[in-house]
Amino acid sequence: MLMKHVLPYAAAMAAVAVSASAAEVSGKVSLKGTPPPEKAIAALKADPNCGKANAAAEVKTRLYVVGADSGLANTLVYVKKGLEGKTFAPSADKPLIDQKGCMYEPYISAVQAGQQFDVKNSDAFMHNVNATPKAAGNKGFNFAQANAGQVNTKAFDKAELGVRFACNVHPWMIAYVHVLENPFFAVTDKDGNYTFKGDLPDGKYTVEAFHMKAGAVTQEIEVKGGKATAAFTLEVKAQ
Ligand SMILES: [Cu+2]
Repeated sequence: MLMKHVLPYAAAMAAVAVSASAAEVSGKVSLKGTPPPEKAIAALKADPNCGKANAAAEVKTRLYVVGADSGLANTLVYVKKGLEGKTFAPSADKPLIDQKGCMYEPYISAVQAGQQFDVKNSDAFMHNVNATPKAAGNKGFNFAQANAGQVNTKAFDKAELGVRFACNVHPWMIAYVHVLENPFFAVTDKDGNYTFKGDLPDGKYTVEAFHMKAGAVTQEIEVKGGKATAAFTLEVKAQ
C-alpha cells in the first residue's frame, strides 16, 4: 500500500529533476586554414622581472591556439537567441583571471552579466588591471596589484563580447572577458572542445561560436531530452 504510493511519486520527481537541470550542449570548434605563426614576446623576455619569471619558457602570442585535429582553443560558444524574455540569476561561481609570469591566465574567459569574478596577481611584482568595456552600463576599472596574492573581485552589469583587459606596466599583457546574458556558454579547451550544462529547456536555439581573430559563425540547434551537440568551423582571417 505504502510502496504503491511512494514509488511513482519518487519516479516522477526524478524525471522532473532530469528535464529541469541536466541539459548538456557539447561539441567541437575547428579551425580551417593555417594561421600565421605565433610570435615570441621579446619585450617580456627583456623585462627584468618578467624575463626572470619565464627564464625556461618561450612565451608566445595566443592569437590562434590550435590543438588536436584542428581544434580551436579560446573560442566562446554561447546561446545567442531563443531565450528572449527569460532571466537567469548569475552563477555564484567566481572564475579567476590570474596574472602569472607576466601573462593573463586564461587569455579568454567568460562570465554572465552580474557574475562576480576574481582578478589575482600571482607575481611578486606589480601589475595593473585596466579593463575597458564599451557597452552602456558597463563600468571600466583600472587598479594596481602590487603584491603576490592580491585578489580583487569585480563584475560587469551588461552583456558584451570581448571586454579588453590590459596591464600598462607590461604592454603585451592582454586578456579578453566575454560577458553573456545567460549562463549557457563555454570557452573551448586546448583541443577546441566545449560543454555547457544547466537549466536549458528543450527547444530550438541559435548558438554562436566567437573567436577574437577568426570571427563568428552561428548555427541553429535543437535541445531534445536535455541534449544537443553542435560542431563549428571557423576560418583563418586574412591579416
Ligand atoms: Cu603587468
